[in-house]
Amino acid sequence: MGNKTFAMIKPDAVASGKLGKVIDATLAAGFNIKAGRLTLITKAQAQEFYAVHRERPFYNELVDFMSSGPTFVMALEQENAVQAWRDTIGATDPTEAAAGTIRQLYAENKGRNAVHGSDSDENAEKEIAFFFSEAEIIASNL
Ligand code: IDP
Ligand code: MG
Repeated sequence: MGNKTFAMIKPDAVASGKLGKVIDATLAAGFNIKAGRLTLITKAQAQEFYAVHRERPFYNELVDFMSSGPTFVMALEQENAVQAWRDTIGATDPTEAAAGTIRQLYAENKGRNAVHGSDSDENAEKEIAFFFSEAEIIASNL
């Protein structure tokens, strides 16, 4: 299992002042932040990042939402990082997310759901590279 994943604190959570709380929860869950940046994702970037969902009915809404305000993007490190982060954020729909997960605590709904997490080691690597150059990523502690 890989030791890196890609995470985003989405525009809903940033706009409602949850950035600090989500970063606290990230550190409390044992992740090392290896890179991080506040960025305004363009519509074109959102379309490309979520291209795998382009046939889904929520695609346009997702692209508009993700380009609606600042997002905090991060490369996170922990053993088995992809699964560990998915466990920390909870299910896509906050009404189905386990108690104490970031989405259960801070998400508004299934679309505006506070955070992103990669779904595989392969996608984690691609998603980190989508937002960060090698030089921006702090060397591994593991
Ligand atoms: P994930 O973020 O938990 O991996 P995905 O199924 O990969 O969930 O969907 C990507 C993102 O698309 C979700 O995080 C959410 O913001 C949005 N999304 C997923 N399903 C719906 C939906 O049914 N309605 C609106 N937005 C959705
Ligand atoms: Mg996904």
